Amino acid sequence: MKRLTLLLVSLLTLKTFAQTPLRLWYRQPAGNIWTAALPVGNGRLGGMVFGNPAQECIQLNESTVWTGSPNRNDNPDALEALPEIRRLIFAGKQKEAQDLARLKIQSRTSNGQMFQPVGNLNLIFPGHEQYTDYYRELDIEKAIATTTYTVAGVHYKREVFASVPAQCIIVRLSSSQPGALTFNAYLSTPQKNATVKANSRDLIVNGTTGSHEGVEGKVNFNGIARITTSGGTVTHSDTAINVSHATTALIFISIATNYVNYQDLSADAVKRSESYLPAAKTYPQLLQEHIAAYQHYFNRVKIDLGTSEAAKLPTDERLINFSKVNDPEFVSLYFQFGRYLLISCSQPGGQPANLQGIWNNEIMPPWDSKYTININTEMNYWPAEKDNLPEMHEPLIRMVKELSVTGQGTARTLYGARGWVAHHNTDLWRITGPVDNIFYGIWSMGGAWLSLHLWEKYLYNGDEKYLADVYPAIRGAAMFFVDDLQEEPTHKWLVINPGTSPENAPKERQGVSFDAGTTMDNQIVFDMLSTAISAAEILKKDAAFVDTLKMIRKRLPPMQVGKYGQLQEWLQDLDDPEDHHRHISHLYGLFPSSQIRPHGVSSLYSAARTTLLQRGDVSTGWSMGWKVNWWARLLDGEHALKLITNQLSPVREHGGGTYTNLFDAHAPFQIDGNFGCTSGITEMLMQSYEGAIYLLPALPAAWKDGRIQGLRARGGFEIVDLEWKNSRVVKLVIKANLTGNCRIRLANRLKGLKEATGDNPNPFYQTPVIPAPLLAKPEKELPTLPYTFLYDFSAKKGKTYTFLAL
Ligand code: FUC
Repeated sequence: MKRLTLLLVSLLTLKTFAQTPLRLWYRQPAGNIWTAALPVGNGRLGGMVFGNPAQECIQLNESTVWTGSPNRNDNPDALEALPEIRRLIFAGKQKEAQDLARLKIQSRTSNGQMFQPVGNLNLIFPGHEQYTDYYRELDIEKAIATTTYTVAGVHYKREVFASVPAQCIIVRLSSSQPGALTFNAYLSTPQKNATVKANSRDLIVNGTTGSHEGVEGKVNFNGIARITTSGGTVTHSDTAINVSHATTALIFISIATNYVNYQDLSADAVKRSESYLPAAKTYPQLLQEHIAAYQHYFNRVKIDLGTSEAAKLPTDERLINFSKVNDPEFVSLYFQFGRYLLISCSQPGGQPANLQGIWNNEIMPPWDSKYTININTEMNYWPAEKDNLPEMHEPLIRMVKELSVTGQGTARTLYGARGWVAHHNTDLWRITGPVDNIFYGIWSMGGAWLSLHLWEKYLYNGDEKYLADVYPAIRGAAMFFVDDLQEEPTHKWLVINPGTSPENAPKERQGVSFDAGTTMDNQIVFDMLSTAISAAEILKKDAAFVDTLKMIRKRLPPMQVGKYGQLQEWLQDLDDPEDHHRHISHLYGLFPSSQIRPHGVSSLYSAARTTLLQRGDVSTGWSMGWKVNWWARLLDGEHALKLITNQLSPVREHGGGTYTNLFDAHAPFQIDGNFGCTSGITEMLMQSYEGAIYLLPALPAAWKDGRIQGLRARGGFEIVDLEWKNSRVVKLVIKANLTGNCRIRLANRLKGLKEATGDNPNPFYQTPVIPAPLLAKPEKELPTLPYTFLYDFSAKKGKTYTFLAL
């Protein structure tokens, strides 16, 4: 009986979520277009599957194949020059300061190393140039890329997946007619210092990565493609394996390096890669294990924003059509594709997702495919907690802990400060010095912004043991500010000097980014101090340190509203209303921070909106991804959807858009925009901050009926089910994983709940009070906010609560 009920329940659930299967599919192969190939990944290995019948290519990556070796990039002359640089900035001589810093502070060694490809597995099928019935797909419910077609009446099928349990990429080739499978296989590599060879069952690539910017390449890598067949004959040459007249073939691709951690390259790449080759498992077993491991994460969230006829077309056609038709299901697919990508490129124990996740085919990739931590890496992880993939956050959390060690050297050498600091980039070796052009590189907030992810995770899991584990990194990031903040001469505020508003400069000072007390710097310092204060208080530690941080926090500059009604980007009112720069760093305060919020300081909320309107919509991919989140926080679902529409358009000449394989275009490909937009879609449906879980805060009319299951909210809540009709919540199921007051905000009444009064006592919903803003002109009118109901109930750990509309 119990079983029957379970079956019925799952059938009902299936019915409600009956929608076109979650897959990217195409009627043509990728040809030689990398951004049309389909990505598979297990966090450590990445593969791009082209699906070309006659010349198949699977382009291969391994997450620790980077140029260089353990190194530090701190400029030893910095500390001596720092007082003069600071003096020049306070004296308004920003250009002179920047010129001096270029010589004295910017790294003279590594600007960050490059993430590089391993090579390609090439499979050549003679006679397959002409084919019919072509189809290829990436099934993101099972994480399998499949290609099928027919040649001379024989149906061919290729399945490719990257398995976490097997630690291999597994390829299965099959033909509908016994003995019809004939192909030639070889590995190729763009790596200079590498060799390829073949024996009777293995193709092998072995090499060492290159040196870069004076840092010797010492990552050894070894890749093996082991081929087994059913039927047929197998012969080999020095570098290739020939399979003739087989019926099926199985290829295990195993790649490993000597990388142990950022300071240790003592592993044996050959032994490691051999050890991953699965011994006695059958294909169905391997497949089943893979699907189970993947679905353990993926199946936690389901989404239904409605469907339409438009959903029946191939993915590339839907992308072209999206701005012209109603295709809400394309947004659901894109949202779930973001979750697919995060599971595939960021697994516990591995490396965090870099600028391209784990998929890169270039030996010198754009921006080295490293970690740009002035927005891009943080954005990669915005979906992790709320979209129910907290395990995928682990590689980033571990990287922050590692940076909190390497960054101590940089804090000491460059700033004479305690604690730790990281600038706007890092890499596999956890460098923390300023890199690239000094215009970009001087930004010293990278470590602090990343540290806020440590706290963010705690707000979702409430686990004090975890908090104690990450506390030293949090403490160190705040400690750096205790020593580094400088008294600004006019108002005596404590500010970062030198600082920048990432990658932007005032119109009057083009080419000169150097400044003191930029708005984003102030906001991050405020959040970092507040976080360290809260963490120390929860852990009952460091009382004197907490007092110091509280005193410092009182002396931070307030946010300011300038003469155009905008949120000021700099301490002076220098903003240009015509500036359409992709970075709108000062809106960090609106998202991901909660310093600017609908029910907070109204003048700042209005100013953030004005700034966003002035900066415009269309931009690079990640910038538009961020804008979706901002419009969601501004409770404007229509504008958020407009940005999604800009993002879900074929790649534009001047930036932004989406490639055939749904990779985000900066352009070129950068994965941050995928994750930023996934996060933004979530923020449109549910937000958990400023004292409440806000349901459907920015729902566009196009999604008036829908359902989402499995989102996580701060304070340990899981939104097990949220269903809406006609833009009204009709059903809400919440599970509490922690005991505490649960406060819900929504636009319609729910049955059986009591209206909330006063502040939410839940400790995970406290918002520190920010300094009162300074306004260039008195506030004209208050922003109009939608009318909402606010409910409270007392939630007990482990219990699930269901509410229906009144
Ligand atoms: C930042 C951005 C660029 C690019 C790069 C990887 O520097 O300003 O647009 O995304 O990171």
